Amino acid sequence: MAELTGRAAGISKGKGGSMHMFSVDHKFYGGHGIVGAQVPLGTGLAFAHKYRGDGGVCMAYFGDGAANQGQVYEAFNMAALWKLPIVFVVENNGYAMGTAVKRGSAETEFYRRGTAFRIPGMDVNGMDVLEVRAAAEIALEYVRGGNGPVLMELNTYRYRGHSMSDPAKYRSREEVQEMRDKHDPIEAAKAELLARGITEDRIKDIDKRIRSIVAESADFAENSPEPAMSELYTDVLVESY
Ligand SMILES: Cc1ncc(C[n+]2csc(CCOP(=O)(O)OP(=O)(O)O)c2C)c(N)n1
Ligand SMILES: [Mg+2]
Repeated sequence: MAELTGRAAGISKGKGGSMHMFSVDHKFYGGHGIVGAQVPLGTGLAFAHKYRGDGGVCMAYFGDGAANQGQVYEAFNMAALWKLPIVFVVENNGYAMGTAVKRGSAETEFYRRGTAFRIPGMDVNGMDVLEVRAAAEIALEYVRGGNGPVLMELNTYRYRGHSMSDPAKYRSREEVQEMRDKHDPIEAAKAELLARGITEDRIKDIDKRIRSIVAESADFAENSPEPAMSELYTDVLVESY
């Protein structure tokens, strides 16, 4: 929250924001303004894991729009060739900003897109938390076994616009409402918990606790100072020669 609101207490000292949030300590390497750039960068991180033999796996997330960038396929090729420990995760929410998948993509089943590189694909319901968890376990076991990358497609949806300047005129209200009513992952998780004998009261309690964590984080962020002017040029460029 502090990073999102540009505060000195943020994980990138308030200078990354949502777009360039980055923290070596948290092993979180972006947010990138260049759509799809995180895929080759993630492949490089996976190369480092393999080179160092530290047992790490890189998770590289990108959208259905980003999946049409050429650099993604260069990264797929090298990751498969060198059997790098990486899970490529396409979050297919149906739209690249405002462009529907079928208007911009020749192959709309993104899990198939690793086929040319012999990367196995997984077609996953991204609105089902347990299905995502189970799929991730399978993918991680495969990757940790030294078999090279996996490509996972998480089929999902975003209720809001791509950004604050997106009025979302490219889809109907009914479409959004239908997703909320019939496919909401949090409502489905709640139903799952109830079915497993967790009481309504306990769920309300969890909900309350989460709301208070979020509210406290937002308060902390809003009440934290912005970076000092003297920090304007620090941590912006690293010269390593
Ligand atoms: C190389 C590049 N081209 C275009 C843009 C502008 N742009 C920002 S987001 C976006 C669409 C990305 O679509 P998707 O990956 O599906 O993300 P979503 O809109 O679902 O968040 C585009 C074209 C950009 N940031 N970088
Ligand atoms: Mg998208």
